Amino acid sequence: MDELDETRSRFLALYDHLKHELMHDADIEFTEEMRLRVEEILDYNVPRGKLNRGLAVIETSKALKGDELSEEEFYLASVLGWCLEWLQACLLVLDDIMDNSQTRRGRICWYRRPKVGLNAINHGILLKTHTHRIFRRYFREKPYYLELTELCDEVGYQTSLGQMLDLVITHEGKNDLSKYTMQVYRRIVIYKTSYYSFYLPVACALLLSGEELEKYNGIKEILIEMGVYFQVQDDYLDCFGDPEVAGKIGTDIEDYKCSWLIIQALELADDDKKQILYENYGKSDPISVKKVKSLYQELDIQGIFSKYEAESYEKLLSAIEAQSSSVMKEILKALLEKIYQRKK
Ligand code: GPP
Ligand code: MG
Ligand code: MG
Ligand code: MG
Repeated sequence: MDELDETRSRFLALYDHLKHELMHDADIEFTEEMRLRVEEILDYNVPRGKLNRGLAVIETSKALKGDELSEEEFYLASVLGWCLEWLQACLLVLDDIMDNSQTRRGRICWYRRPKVGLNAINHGILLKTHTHRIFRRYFREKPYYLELTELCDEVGYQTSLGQMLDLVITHEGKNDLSKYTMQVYRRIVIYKTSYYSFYLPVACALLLSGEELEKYNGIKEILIEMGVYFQVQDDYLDCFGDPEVAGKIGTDIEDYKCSWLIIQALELADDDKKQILYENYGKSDPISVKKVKSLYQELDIQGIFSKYEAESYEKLLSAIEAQSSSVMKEILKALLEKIYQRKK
């Protein structure tokens, strides 16, 4: 087993323990039925992802220490890592309702399961409140408790605003697709994806290691750009990825999303092609979706993406190389390598 696999299995081993603690919380008068329901919600939605965010907290903590973590340090980094996975579960459960998605992580979306439906909204809230409870149990006495909770509140707020922008611009695009520009796109994805997916895990590890976040503003910018690159990949995979590998069926064309692909297509299309996009984008019938995809192919959006991917990688790498701290270089490079040319 290589080191990362070992970290992953040690991390995974903690999940059952955290779940058990939540289900046997002495402050709550649980019935057996409540317990089973909570367990079902957690098992379906929390532990089955790539665990990138959770593992990033551990890997970053390790790099900051420059040595193996003690049992206690590994434990706390893992607890914090799981809080981010709980948050991710909350966001995905809710996002899938809003995006009318079909599948997630290779299975039917939670809200589409029998007897779930819009109860999933409450389950999203439950997952979020669990993160607060885990925080309180493990970190209340720590000197960084206040900063940690404020950081998570701030990032939660930013993510929610990003999702708001994502949804509101979709509404505007329905009247006028020309509203979809790179400038608008960047604002949406920095808020909806970058902060929680890239800045948050690293910032959590910094606080856990007793560092001050203000000292690390330079790396925040790089992490945010990494998040933009990550969301462009997500948009690409939505249309051109293999649903078997990605674990989800794309919905961006049907949903009228301000996706990176439509922005590129609108920039390249002549008037006739633009007309085809205006007529077919945002329609849920398969023929319209097919027309949009064929047009993307005609415009070689796949080629443009490959170029973007290579350029982003190089740009990020040179920004990382310009960092003075070798530890930070190592942390950022590891994050970048994990997502470069990803298929899921
Ligand atoms: C990714 O967008 C962004 C999120 C999952 C954040 C959701 C925020 C909320 C406040 C609910 P996406 O819809 O492209 O992701 P996916 O392709 O995984 O559905
Ligand atoms: Mg979405
Ligand atoms: Mg979605
Ligand atoms: Mg997507």
